[in-house]
Amino acid sequence: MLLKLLHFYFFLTLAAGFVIGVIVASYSLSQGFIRQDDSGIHEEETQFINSTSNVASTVLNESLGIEPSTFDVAAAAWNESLGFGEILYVSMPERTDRQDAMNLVASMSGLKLRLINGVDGESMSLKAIPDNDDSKWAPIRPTELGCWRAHADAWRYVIDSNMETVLIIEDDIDWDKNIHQVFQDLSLQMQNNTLRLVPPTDHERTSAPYGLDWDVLIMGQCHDEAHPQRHDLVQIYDDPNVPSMADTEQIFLKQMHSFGLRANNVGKKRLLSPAYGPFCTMGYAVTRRGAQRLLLNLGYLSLRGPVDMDMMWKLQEGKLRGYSVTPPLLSAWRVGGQKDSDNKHDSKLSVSGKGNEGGWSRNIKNSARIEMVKELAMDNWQDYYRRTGSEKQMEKGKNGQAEGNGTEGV
Ligand SMILES: *[C@@H]1O[C@H](CO)[C@@H](O)[C@H](O)[C@H]1NC(C)=O
Ligand SMILES: *[C@@H]1O[C@H](CO)[C@@H](O)[C@H](O)[C@H]1NC(C)=O
Ligand SMILES: *[C@@H]1O[C@H](CO)[C@@H](O)[C@H](O)[C@H]1NC(C)=O
Ligand SMILES: *[C@@H]1O[C@H](CO)[C@@H](O)[C@H](O)[C@H]1NC(C)=O
Ligand SMILES: CC(=O)N[C@H]1CO[C@H](CO)[C@@H](O)[C@@H]1O
Repeated sequence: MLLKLLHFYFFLTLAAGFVIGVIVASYSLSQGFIRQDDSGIHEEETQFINSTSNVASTVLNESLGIEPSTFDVAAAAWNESLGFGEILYVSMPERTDRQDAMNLVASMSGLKLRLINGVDGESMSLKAIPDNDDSKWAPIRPTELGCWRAHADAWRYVIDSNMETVLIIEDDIDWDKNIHQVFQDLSLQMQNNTLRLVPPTDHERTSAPYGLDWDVLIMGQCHDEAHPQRHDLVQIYDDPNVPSMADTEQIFLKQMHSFGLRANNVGKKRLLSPAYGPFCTMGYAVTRRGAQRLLLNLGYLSLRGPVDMDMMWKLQEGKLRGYSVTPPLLSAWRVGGQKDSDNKHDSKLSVSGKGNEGGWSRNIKNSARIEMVKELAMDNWQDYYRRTGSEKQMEKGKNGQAEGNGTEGV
């Protein structure tokens, strides 16, 4: 509902400056909740970029008609592909349950996804398997090969398209219900990215919400670490939608600690840093150049292990350039059963585990999947009774207000 309104306003260009001001005002107000937790992380001063205050002054200038700014470009994060050219999701053709789920949660978040079919590694021709000239990994398993193939198909799609960036996600993930806000905040940081090697071109300044100086932008990792010698390479920024310390996995707390983030800033700040040690491919963006480098390094030249491991090795070897966002923005949705994995079969688990109603995700403040269930819930007959009740009360000349929190009109 709110999203539709935002879209509507977004296209009213005359009113845009004013409306953006309203969005920013409510965004600042929503910063009150953040929980503080001082255990574990040591105190050390680091330079912070205060995105909220920067946004506010930029917006003020816009409303006065002075100099167009990064804000215009960052506002693309409110579109159906989060400011990327498209969002692709990889799913095995038979996992219609996951495809239904992705369709549903994406629609509730104002996102549009394009399906890239997962591949059964067993069905691949031996001749189609990339060379493995390095003994970094035991023989690659068919499921790992199939997973690589699906991602390679996604890269190929990007290369064939005329899009500059694409977000690639897997079919078992969750995100924050305020995902557009989260990506807008990231975009504002990337528009003013202090980690860039070269200044942004005019084209990047005016039409690339996340810049184009990277091959991969890692946002759905399940493990990460900084370059051991380059803890200076970090940009730390305010994000009101960051998970609390309790909701953040230990591995990311450790990484934030290694960058010198103070304990009282965990649960308030997110980090942007050069990608060095990410595992998992649940969510990452690629540029066209990135898609080319991936298909070259993880295919044409060789494939030395599962797609995420070889991507990480290439980042560590400096053959791919990327950034990691910490804590990640896209996270695994889990139900605790066999449905959780298409790679590993654990016959000890029940098929459904706790089911989607008992499912969970880590590193997310407001799970879009949990919010979706709440948002679509209603009690139709109770609403009829409530209305009848209030009509009767009106007839009796009493205060006509219905009691409780009925779902009528939602
Ligand atoms: C960030 O900006 C807000 C709003 O202007 C301000 O209240 C807060 O003190 C600033 N924080 C830092 C770390 O500068
Ligand atoms: C807003 O405009 C003033 C006056 O032109 C300028 O000094 C200031 O840097 C601008 N602020 C931003 C964030 O663009
Ligand atoms: C979203 O914004 C990006 C960047 O401006 C653009 O490339 C993309 O086509 C837009 N997507 C939609 C669905 O409008
Ligand atoms: C951009 O980064 C520079 C250098 O860190 C900082 O001085 C400036 O305030 C930032 N501007 C915006 C709009 O974030
Ligand atoms: C006062 C009242 O009716 N509260 C209800 C609001 O809705 C929740 C969720 O359906 C109920 O648990 C409350 O009892």
